[in-house]
Amino acid sequence: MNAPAPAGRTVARLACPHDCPDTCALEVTVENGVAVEVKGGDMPFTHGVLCTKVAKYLERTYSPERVLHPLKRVGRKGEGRFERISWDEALDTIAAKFKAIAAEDPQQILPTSYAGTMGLVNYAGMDRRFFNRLGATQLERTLCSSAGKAGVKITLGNSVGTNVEHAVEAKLILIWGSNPIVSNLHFWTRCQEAKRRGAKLVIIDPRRNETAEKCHQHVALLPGTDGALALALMHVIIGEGLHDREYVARHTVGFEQLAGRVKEWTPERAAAVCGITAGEIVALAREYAATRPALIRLNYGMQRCHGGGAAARAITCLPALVGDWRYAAGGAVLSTAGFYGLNHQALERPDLVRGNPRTLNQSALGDALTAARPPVKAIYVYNNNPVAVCPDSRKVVAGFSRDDLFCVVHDLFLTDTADYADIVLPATSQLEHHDIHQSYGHIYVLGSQPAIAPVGESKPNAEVFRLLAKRMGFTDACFDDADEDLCRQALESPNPALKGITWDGLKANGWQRLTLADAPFANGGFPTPSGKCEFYSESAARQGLDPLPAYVPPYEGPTSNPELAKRYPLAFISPPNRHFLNSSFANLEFARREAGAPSLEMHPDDARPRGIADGRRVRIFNDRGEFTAIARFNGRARPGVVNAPSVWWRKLSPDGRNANEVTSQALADMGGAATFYDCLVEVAAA
Ligand SMILES: Nc1nc2c(c(=O)[nH]1)N[C@H]1C(S)=C(S)[C@@H](COP(=O)(O)OP(=O)(O)OC[C@H]3O[C@@H](n4cnc5c(=O)[nH]c(N)nc54)[C@H](O)[C@@H]3O)O[C@H]1N2
Ligand SMILES: Nc1nc2c(c(=O)[nH]1)N[C@H]1C(S)=C(S)[C@@H](COP(=O)(O)OP(=O)(O)OC[C@H]3O[C@@H](n4cnc5c(=O)[nH]c(N)nc54)[C@H](O)[C@@H]3O)O[C@H]1N2
Ligand code: SF4
Ligand SMILES: [Mo]
Repeated sequence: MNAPAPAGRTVARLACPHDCPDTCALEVTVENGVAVEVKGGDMPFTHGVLCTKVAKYLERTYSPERVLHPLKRVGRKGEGRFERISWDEALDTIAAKFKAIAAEDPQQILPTSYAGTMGLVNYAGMDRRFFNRLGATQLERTLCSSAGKAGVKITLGNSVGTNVEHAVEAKLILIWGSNPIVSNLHFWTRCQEAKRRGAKLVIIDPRRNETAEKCHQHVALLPGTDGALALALMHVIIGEGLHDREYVARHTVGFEQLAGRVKEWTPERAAAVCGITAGEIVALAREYAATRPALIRLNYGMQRCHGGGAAARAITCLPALVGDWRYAAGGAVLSTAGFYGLNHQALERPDLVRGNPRTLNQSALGDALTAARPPVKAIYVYNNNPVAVCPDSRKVVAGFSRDDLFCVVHDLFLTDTADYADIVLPATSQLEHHDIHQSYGHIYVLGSQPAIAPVGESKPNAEVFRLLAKRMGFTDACFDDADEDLCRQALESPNPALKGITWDGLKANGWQRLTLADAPFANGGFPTPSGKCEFYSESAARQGLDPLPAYVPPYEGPTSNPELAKRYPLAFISPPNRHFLNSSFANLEFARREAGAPSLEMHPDDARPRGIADGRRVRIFNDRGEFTAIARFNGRARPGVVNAPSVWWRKLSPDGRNANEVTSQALADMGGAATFYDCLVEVAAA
């Protein structure tokens, strides 16, 4: 597939930088310094195919809306009026502010970043060094995955699991809290092949999402109840003696205690909690126990709720119970990131931290900006659009509106957040900088090379922090490292899976595969303290958690908060829109055209008594806030649950708001994680 480029053309090998488990290999063709084509690379997982968003990547790269030079605010905060300044003026202004604030207390400076790019150089490299050395507040990055990750870690020891390249051989695939057609496309192509070979596909999801339409069976449970379902499946499997006695005896800890725990979780009890039938649970348990190999593809949708950690923990007990880790295509996976063992210490240099700075949680950014003591006096935002993506927008907006908050936003676009900045800095796209990538959905390492010169005066994150370090007077040698030095340092690791993977190899080939066994836990060897799959966990007990899997109900539900449920009877979820990537792409014409307008999927049984007709504008509200959307009866909503595909930009929405008006800052049971899908609302015609 790599035909030599015609004369005058070059082809650069890149990695897709977006927060997506597929981390595709890209090939960018350049003519006379201009990128003319982006296509999928020859990495086996990508196989030359890209999603529709990134297939049109040149529309993003060369968008007329890109920020081309540094800006300073001339209007009120939030107004989005700016005037051009030089890089020198921008950096001098930031350094002077940071010096003055740091002289009082550097903890009054808060970096906030998430996964605008997942390349390690620009996601967690020079930036972390800079803020560590400064002694700034540490940010807990909890917007997405930390609950599920913590839950899986208790059972399996780390973010490890099945390599879904083997999924074609599975006979049963449970797609659990995941919408692969939208958010894990290259896994979906493998599911389709498995289906052609006779596999059964079952999806467990409150929403009849794009993927559910193509599966054999859809278990439409209520949001936040997955833990109860998993416990009841184990109740049936153990109660009917369907477990793999040999695997359990040799490679697990705490079977007897687990059996005791799940006894109380009868299918009837779980069915009442989950809003499904006991018959569905019993049939699924028997089918799962009887079918080898069976793959459970968890994704983050099932852990954005109070019990997200507990649910991931319980679900990942299932494969060991039935001995499914014996097979390459069996087992379960939420994230493969734990297989990499790259050298994050070298990249981030936690040893540089000055003093003992506090930690603030990104999932409660609204509170951090309005109530933290000492106050946050400066915020530096990069790789992140918090005004659009953080929960409880009213508080987030109130925080960013503070006139005494010095705000820097480094981005490619004038986002909802950039409108509140004092200084806006232009960021390069992936086509314009070096980076190195791991993945959370496969097991390849990718190197990404610049294909074109920076557009306008844009600079990569790492470069800005190098320049700021100089202005702050930080003389540590690590601030002189070039981007490719960081790429090399990332690979300096004793992890045997990285053997033979070098930066030069990545530059030449674009990608290299980790060395891993096909069925890495066929003979146990889990990265837990015991080396076994831990049904019963001493380390959980030591953290003050339940030593056994349990069900943790949603904060906002009819049993946990009946008074609230009376006023706000509908569960509200806001999963990713197919055409956006979180709030990225949501400003681009081509993606907005495909996505239509902000909508609320409702079941007619919920709409009718409220006098709501299909296509009608509705108000979605609770005590935190309200926004509007167009009601859609498209068959995707189950009774009692409404869905608002997200994340729209506030300022580009008809009412200047989005779904995060109503979501809450409450944290999940583990990992300090956000609970976007643990939210009750009422809906009325607008
Ligand atoms: N096109 C596109 N791709 C994306 C993204 C995007 O915005 N757009 N976002 C990227 C990012 S950052 C991430 S984290 C992933 C997210 O992708 P996923 O990890 O797949 O997670 P979500 O899309 O949040 O949710 C997936 C499914 O979970 C369902 N769900 C919601 N609540 C529950 C629940 O309580 N239980 C169960 N079982 N299911 C539930 C939703 O209805 C949805 O269909 O996708 C990445 N890929
Ligand atoms: N209601 C609701 N809210 C959600 C979710 C949901 O499902 N529902 N999903 C949550 C999830 S899973 C996640 S992961 C978060 C995602 O939240 P974010 O990680 O903030 O993701 P994006 O909204 O895509 O914003 C990333 C920003 O980084 C910018 N960017 C890209 N590359 C670079 C770069 O190299 N340098 C700099 N400086 N900037 C860059 C992009 O232009 C974009 O504006 O949102 C969460 N919010
Ligand atoms: S967003 Fe995901 S599927 Fe699309 S190109 Fe990037 S890694 Fe591949
Ligand atoms: Mo995410």
